[in-house]
Amino acid sequence: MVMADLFSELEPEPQPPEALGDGATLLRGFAAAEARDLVAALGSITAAAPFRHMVTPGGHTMSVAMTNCGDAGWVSDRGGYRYATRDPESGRAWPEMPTIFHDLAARAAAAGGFGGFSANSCLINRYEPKARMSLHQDKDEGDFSAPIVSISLGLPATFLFGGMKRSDRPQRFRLESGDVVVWGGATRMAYHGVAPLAAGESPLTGGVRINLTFRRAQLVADSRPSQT
Ligand code: MD3
Ligand code: FE
Repeated sequence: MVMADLFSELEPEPQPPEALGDGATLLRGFAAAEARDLVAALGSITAAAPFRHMVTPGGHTMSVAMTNCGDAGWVSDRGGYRYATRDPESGRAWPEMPTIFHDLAARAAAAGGFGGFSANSCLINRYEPKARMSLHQDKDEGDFSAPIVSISLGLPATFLFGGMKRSDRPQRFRLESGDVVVWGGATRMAYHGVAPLAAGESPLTGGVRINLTFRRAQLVADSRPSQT
C-alpha cells in the first residue's frame, strides 16, 4: 500500500454535494481535513464549560451529553428549552466560538447554497454508546431563514431524517467522521434524530461521537422557553 492510501483511509476525500431534500445538502468529508483541529479546540471549551446531561421539560435526563460555545447556547431544564447567553452551571458566558468553527460552518453553508451564514451558537453533542436523540424539530432559534450546519466527528451514527410530521417514517443514513450536513429551506423544520450509538473506537475521538451543530439563534432577553 502506498502512503496516499494510508492517508486516504484516515482522511476521506471531500465528495460532491448530495441533495437530501428541499434545502438540505450532505457534504461527505467536507470537514475531514480540519477534524483534528476541531477536536483539539474542544479541549479548552469543555475545560471552561464541561459536558453535562441536561434534563428535558418532562423530567427526562438526556442520554447525549452537551455543552456550547458562542454568544448563545441551547439549554434545557424543567422550565423548557431556550438559548441562553450564559452557562447555567457556572453563570459565566459560554466559551467563545473558535474562528475555525465559525469559518468552517460558513464555508459549508455556502457550499449548500446559503451564503452569508454567520453562526452565533454551536451546540456540542457527545454520544457515548447507546446514547440517542429521539425525533424532534429544532424550533427554538426564532429565525428559520438561516440554515443549521452539522459536523460529525469520531464514531459513525445512523441519522434519522423524517418529514414534517413526527409520524412520517424517517429515512436512515449513516453519518461518518468529517461529514457535514446543511439543513435549510423546507427541511429546516423536518423531524430528525439519531439512533442509539453503536460502540466502537475512533482514532479521532476514542469511544464517542461528537456532533457540532451550528445555528443562528435570536437572542431575546426574556424569551419564553418552549415546552415542546
Ligand atoms: C435536520 N443533533 O442537536 S445534527 C440537535 O447528530 C440534533 O447530534 C443531531 O438534532 C446530532 O438538535 C443532528 C443535524 C441536524 C440538525 C438540525 C436539523 C439535522 C436537522 C434540522 C432540521 C432537519
Ligand atoms: Fe435537532
